[in-house]
Amino acid sequence: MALHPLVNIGIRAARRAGNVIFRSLNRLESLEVSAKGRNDFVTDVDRGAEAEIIDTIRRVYPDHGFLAEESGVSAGKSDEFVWIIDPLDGTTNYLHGFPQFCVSIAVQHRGRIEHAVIYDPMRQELFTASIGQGAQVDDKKLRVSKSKGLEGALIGTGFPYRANLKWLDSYMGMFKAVTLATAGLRRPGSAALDLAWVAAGRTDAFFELGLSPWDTAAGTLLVTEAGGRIGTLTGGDYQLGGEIVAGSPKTYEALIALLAPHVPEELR
Ligand code: 2AM
Ligand code: CA
Repeated sequence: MALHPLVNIGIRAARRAGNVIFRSLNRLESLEVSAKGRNDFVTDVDRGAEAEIIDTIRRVYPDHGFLAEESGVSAGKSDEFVWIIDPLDGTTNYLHGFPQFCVSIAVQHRGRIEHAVIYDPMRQELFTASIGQGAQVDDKKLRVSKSKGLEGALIGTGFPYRANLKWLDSYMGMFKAVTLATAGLRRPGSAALDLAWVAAGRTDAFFELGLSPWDTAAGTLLVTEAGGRIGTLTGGDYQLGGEIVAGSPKTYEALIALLAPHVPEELR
């Protein structure tokens, strides 16, 4: 089936950003090893990739709004369409040359996420979805895994960092419970790609605390269009950002029940 025009523009934007990111990897090696130099460099790559994305979209849709990690909110003439953009999800990985990061672009229409594009420039994998139309990676239809619970399940996660370190002790309880009940945890380091991989059935479920809207906007649509479920840590309706659990339906439910005793009071 033909892709929606908004998805085609999203793909063009994501590939351009992917090129900026991939080309700049060569420069990463020649950088001074001073932490500041490296961080500034990554900021430059983030900004450059984001500018490519926004320029590409604005040229075609001058009235649309944006919510982007680097430049924040820019309202369009009409607020009907908002593009939610993470130009480089997995910045810490990128900085180290650890090859797990992506470009994430979602289209929100009247408050609902309707289209998603996630591009992995290292593997050159392109994940896309439109609401009610299913999800695919390149030309292949995506389905979440058939896992029926926790036994033997592979679970993706992200560890708390910075502001979220206040939840580290609660998280350690979750870590232990999941480690004891499943085939194991993986912490790849790019929440957007982690969600795409749930949609692809490469992990059976995923959870993380304290994310931002641009980390999860595109990935959530991929998961639901691939037949999976998305919710908060307590199984409530997911609002963009914050705490998220995603997975194949049965493993999602089992994971919520397993995590319940460890959810911090303020997140209940
Ligand atoms: P980012 O690379 O776009 O910042 C990893 O747990 C996930 O959390 C990534 O999606 C990452 O997105 C996000 N994140 C945000 N701030 C972070 C930080 N200071 N350290 C590590 N990951 C961060
Ligand atoms: Ca991010």
